[in-house]
Amino acid sequence: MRRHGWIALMLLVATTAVAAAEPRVIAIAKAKEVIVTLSSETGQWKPGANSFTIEVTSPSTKQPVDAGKVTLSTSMAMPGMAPMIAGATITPDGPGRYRGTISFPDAGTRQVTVRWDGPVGKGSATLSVAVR
Ligand SMILES: [Cu+2]
Repeated sequence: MRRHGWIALMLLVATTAVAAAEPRVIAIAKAKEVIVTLSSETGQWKPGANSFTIEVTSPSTKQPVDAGKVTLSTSMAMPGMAPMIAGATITPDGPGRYRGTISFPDAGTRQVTVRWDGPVGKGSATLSVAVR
């Protein structure tokens, strides 16, 4: 617990991630009303600071949809201790498009929950992403 907290603090201080081109898909979640695509420059998340893009599109038209307020949170099960929780900072970046940053203190598979609340409706999707 103490080690994780300390590392997390260091990462927070060191978070100077600068977004560049972001073409590669990390994961896709399909919900009833939307498809949520996470992508980044590398196509994966690593321990430390990460920047990424969320795109929300319509399953039928494949076009961006206005998802309103979007949040992303992650959880990792840790044997013998409380789950490690990390949330992303999300900034709107055009219709159905959002930029995010998130920091992870260690590697491991995260359960990711994306929530939206806007013109497209209110809902959530979960996906699994390996941080490595
Ligand atoms: Cu952990």
